[in-house]
Amino acid sequence: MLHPSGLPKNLSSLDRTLVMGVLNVTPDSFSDGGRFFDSSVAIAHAKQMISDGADIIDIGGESTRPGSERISIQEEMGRVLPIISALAETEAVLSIDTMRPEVAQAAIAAGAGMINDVSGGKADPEMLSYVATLDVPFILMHWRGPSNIMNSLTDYKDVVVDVTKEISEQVDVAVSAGVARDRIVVDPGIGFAKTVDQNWPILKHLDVLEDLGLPILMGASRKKFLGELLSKNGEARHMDDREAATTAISVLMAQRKTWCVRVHDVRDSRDVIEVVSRMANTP
Ligand code: PMM
Repeated sequence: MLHPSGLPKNLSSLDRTLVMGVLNVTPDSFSDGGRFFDSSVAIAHAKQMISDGADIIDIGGESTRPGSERISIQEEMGRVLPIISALAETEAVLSIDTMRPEVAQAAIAAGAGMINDVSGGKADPEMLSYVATLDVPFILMHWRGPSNIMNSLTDYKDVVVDVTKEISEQVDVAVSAGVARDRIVVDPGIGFAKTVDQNWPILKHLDVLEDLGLPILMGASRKKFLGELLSKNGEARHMDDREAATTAISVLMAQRKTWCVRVHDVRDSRDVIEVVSRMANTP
């Protein structure tokens, strides 16, 4: 199992796909916006995800849903820091989902142990030089531009080849900025600057991204491409009713030993990962 360095031993010794539970502390996130905006509700939900088997909790204060506008740094910090401080003593690793080095820095000081930048260091180049000073894993996602314009950035010659090439180039940029290559996790960014149809070849031909030799995080949970797949009479399946489809993706990822799946419903994904793992270890 390929793990990034900088993970605590209890996770880096595991031989199965990890589960990252999503905690969006936003009024308007893509799939759970508004539900965990209140700090005490968010903390309780994180604890529930940990008891359901989450290895990592990904805490985000800024929505990345298509079309969303940016919030101020102060607002973002005010949303995430109390949650990180309250959870700092739990056994799960806390990941900060941010594109801002200032927020990342404050989150690390408050107890986060991983940085998840959906822009892979592109939104603010200072992020990479900051990450270079740390020894925690860095999730570098494929990103072509901010959420308010990303749906117009979907021109690819070959989506699998182009996404992998763009990720590989950004990994080189990160390494040039001083980030240790073995701390980087790559993520194809399902739904980010991708049409609904473009997500499928990325999943099908994941071996191309795997060839970079870096751990992979997959964030497909409840996303639009699953809703569209399950649509009826021209209407996409509701966000809250995409769990079986999400769990199917977790099975597929667990079978190829993808490093981690980022999901909203931790229990179902963790359960199927246990099954796949037991099967893999059965002679
Ligand atoms: N997706 C969302 C937010 N953060 N981070 C990573 N690394 N990968 C993702 O696919 C990803 C992410 C948007 O989905 P949400 O609104 O359901 O959190």
